[in-house]
Amino acid sequence: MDMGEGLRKALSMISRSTIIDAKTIREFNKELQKVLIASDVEVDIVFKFTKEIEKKALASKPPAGLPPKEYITNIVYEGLVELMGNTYSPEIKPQRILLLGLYGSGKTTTAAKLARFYQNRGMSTGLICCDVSRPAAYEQLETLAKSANASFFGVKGEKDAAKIAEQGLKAMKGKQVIICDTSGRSALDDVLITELKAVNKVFAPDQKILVLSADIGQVAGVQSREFDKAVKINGVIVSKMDGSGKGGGALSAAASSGAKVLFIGEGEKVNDLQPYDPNSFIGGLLGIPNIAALVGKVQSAVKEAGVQPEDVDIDKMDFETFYTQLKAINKMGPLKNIFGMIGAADVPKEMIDEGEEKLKKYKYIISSMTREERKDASLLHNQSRISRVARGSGTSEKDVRDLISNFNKMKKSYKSMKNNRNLKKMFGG
Ligand SMILES: Nc1nc2c(ncn2[C@@H]2O[C@H](COP(=O)(O)OP(=O)(O)O)[C@@H](O)[C@H]2O)c(=O)[nH]1
Ligand SMILES: [Mg+2]
Repeated sequence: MDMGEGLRKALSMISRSTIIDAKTIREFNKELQKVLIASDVEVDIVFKFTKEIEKKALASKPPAGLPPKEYITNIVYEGLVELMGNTYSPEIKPQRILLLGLYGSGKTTTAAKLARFYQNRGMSTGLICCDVSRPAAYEQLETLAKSANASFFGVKGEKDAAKIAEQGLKAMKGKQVIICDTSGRSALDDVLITELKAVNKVFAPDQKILVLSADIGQVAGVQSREFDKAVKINGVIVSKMDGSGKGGGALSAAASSGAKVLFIGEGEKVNDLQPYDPNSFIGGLLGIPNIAALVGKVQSAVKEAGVQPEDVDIDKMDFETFYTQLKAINKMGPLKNIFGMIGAADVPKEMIDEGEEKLKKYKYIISSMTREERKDASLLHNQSRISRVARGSGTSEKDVRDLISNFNKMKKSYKSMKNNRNLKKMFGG
């Protein structure tokens, strides 16, 4: 069972309870401890963590209307995020990066992923192979460099890593981001330390990053401390998060050792790298939707449905545009409910939930208006016109008033949407 599955199962225990008491929390915590320990989170961290959960959960009652499960989920979510370190926002600027790590940790693959990452953000990139131990290190990085669209430098047969670094820097002159891959060893020994120090001196990196494999779990803490002591590291990248149930253990151990987690690797391909964000990592485990991904989905649905307020001339908005927009919103399916959630204008809920029936009614009403009325809603502030339209469309006067009032609401809401700068950013323009 992976960590996410275990956490979700533990939380489902709470959904059976109607109140949060000491007994419920104790039982829940027992399950939580099992899950975290199985994910290789250090035992003392686990106990400290569950104690904290107990304290928080019992300190206050869930806010009115919030089900116990949501309440506890939120506490666990916040606690785990805190346990797993901080979000990293990489600076997109010229820099030299030296990658370190034991044999098989994922250094060479990560070197190429990093090159791709900066390349995708408009930086020219170069990769230098300073791994003088592994027989096919040169070919491996050369191939990966091609798929990352990065320049490559290496010297076949050269055993002096510092020499390669020196020549590599000359060869990569003008490249904005230069990444140096180094030898690994089964353990951090004196030979490796001496070699790394020599490369470090010549290469003069802005960042020294330790690559750790997620499957080492809590050993990540020990390794970070050892490498930091030997050569001073700026942070770590945890690779192979895709294939290991111990990723949570590795992240929490790295964080508790004081090492910053910079990126996580989630696959063998050059695109499988992401800046570290504990919110989305924990959110994923707990089954809390990733808001960024959701926003992306809404964006494309909005585009597809053609309900972009930017596309509508609000001053010229008439009943026909109103009808088209309403139909489009309703075509968005369940995603239309998110419209309001993400703050995208408070299109009134009853309008978002218009069923087919209501839409049909609106269609009849609009077709019973004169051309002038359709273009100019203000003409309908008139009792006799309202009665005429209601009669002509086989609806009630209340239906007609309803339509007019919703029309005005939509106009207002689109106006506020158009002026909302955050939304503009979100929807790209
Ligand atoms: N599934 C998965 N495999 C990875 C990841 N990173 C590296 N690998 C694989 O792990 C193995 C060792 O990686 P490599 O980059 O050669 O490690 P190095 O010895 O530290 O340079 C290779 O087979 C990689 O394809 C990852 O994030 N996910
Ligand atoms: Mg390698």
